[in-house]
Amino acid sequence: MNDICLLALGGNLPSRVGTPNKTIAAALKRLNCADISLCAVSRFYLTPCFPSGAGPDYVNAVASVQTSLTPAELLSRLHTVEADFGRNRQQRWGMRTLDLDLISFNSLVLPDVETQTYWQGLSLQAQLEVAPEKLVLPHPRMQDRAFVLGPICDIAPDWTHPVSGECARDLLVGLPVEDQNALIPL
Ligand code: PH2
Ligand code: MG
Ligand code: MG
Repeated sequence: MNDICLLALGGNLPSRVGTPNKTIAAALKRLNCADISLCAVSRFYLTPCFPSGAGPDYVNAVASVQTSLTPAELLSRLHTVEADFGRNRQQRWGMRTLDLDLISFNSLVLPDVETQTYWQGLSLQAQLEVAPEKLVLPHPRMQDRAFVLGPICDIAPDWTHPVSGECARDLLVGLPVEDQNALIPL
């Protein structure tokens, strides 16, 4: 069930190809290439910006892929595609034309369980102030975010978090109902 990589796609500003919807569709085409094959793509959702009030609503989606790249190579490819669609990485959690997040890579836990658990447990204030320097997998915030878990449940509800052992469906229904209901399929 976990022999895939999950990528989260999002955006809340227009890019050179148009609306976030169009940008995400174009990015998915770009990602499907010689060394990355797209397995499944979720529905696209309109989601309220987190933190609330920090900008326009986002469009979010998730894709599962298989790849011959290493996690670091895949991340670097995601950054290349973000840059190609006009992303500038100045402000943490700022508005963006395209955000591509590596959510999970098979059942890998990087750099180790302790580091992963540390980043999962940070307070919201601490999250605003510090970001991990190394790639942490699964993404340490994925279990908190309906705009990531909702789309995952479209394509891989049985995907299981390699540290907590909880599946995506259970993680989603564990979130506040308001968060679950705020996802609007497009
Ligand atoms: N991404 C962020 C910050 N806030 N809010 C929503 N709804 N969707 C996102 O993808 C998102 C966000 C930083 O990556
Ligand atoms: Mg993000
Ligand atoms: Mg990102």
